[in-house]
Amino acid sequence: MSTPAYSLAQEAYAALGVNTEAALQKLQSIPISLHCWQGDDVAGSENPDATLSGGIQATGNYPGKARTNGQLRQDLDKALALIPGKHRLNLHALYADLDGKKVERNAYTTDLFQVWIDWCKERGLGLDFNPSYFSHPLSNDGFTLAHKDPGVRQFWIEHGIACRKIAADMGKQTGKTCITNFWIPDGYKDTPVDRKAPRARLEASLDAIFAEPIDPAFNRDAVESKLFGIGSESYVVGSHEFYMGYAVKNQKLITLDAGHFHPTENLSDKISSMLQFVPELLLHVSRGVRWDSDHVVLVDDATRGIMEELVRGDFLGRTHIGLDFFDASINRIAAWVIGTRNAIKCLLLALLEPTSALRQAENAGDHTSRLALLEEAKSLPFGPVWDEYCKRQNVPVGAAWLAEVKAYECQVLSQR
Ligand code: RNT
Ligand code: ZN
Repeated sequence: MSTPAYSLAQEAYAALGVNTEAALQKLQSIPISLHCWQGDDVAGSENPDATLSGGIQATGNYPGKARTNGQLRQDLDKALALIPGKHRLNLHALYADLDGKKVERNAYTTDLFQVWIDWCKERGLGLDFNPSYFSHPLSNDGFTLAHKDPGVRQFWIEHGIACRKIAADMGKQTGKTCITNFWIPDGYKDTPVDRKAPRARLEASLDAIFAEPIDPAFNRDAVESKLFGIGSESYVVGSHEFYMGYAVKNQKLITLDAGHFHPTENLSDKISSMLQFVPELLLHVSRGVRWDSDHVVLVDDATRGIMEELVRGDFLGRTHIGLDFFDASINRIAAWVIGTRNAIKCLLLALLEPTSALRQAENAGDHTSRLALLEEAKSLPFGPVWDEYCKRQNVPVGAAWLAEVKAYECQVLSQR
């Protein structure tokens, strides 16, 4: 039985030509890829005490973080139980189940990820993958695939090749295509003299990694650019222009991270341009705040704009939505739940937009009506539709999830 509030909302939307049932139907078909690294501050299982490098940083020391993959999976289960819909897991190679073995990253094989694969299969979750080009002695000077030393480059090329093979197995075993994202930290703190050579080396390294064709039903590769990192403020080898060129030339997926551009730029204006020239997109839905690119996702204009663009442009079928934030200053499970629920809320808001009325106004050159309707749409009764979705998906409605996270903190996290 739907709530009376939902029925009223349904009528209000219907008056503007919006079918809330169709929106909810569509919403449940769109998976969000949950990033494993929110659960342990990007520490990973290889050497959880190593300092995070690569110009990314998780600040804060909220108690109870996952210290083993087992704990991380337990925490992920908790978070997933509080998020409506069927989603995916986004795993970094840094989270191999090494069980005390010493295996170099260029020698990683699927068996090191079998527990994760089985965990996803049991839950019907798709699995995405990321080679890890940071927090490693061979990346300490800030360079990996663009390194001057051919031996260091070769090590990281082999890591990339190993990861693509593992990713293909993940896709095969789960029966859902794995999206593998390549992000490297390479760059300089201070102004370089030679901006060209590292980029030429990066292109050659990527070509070597991607040389072997893989069935796109199992794995697809994406490349992620960045504007700057901590310690690479003056020059990032894999800039936006670099990867845009690379992805277009090689028909790879481009990864757009919402925190990786100039602060006045928005992903929403990049999606239709990129999809004109690359087959598919991977999004890292995130939130930049000053120097940081990884704050917990909000229901804000930037995130709403991204989802609106995906719906309006009919781009959902060519876009893989992932999350990328890490906050160590609040309960980490709450961070997952807040950020993911917010991304889904923004999607629902976009699906509930009276797009055809807006499009009609725009096409008629009636920009007055376009602005008026866009603003009026902001006070439509979205809340009851969202609550109805949570109820139907058997997850807590409203802020009720918070009590569950607090109880989990008491019973589980505080014992760690
Ligand atoms: C870093 C990139 C990258 C990472 C993860 C851990 O700036 O956004 O996606 O956050 O791979
Ligand atoms: Zn990212």
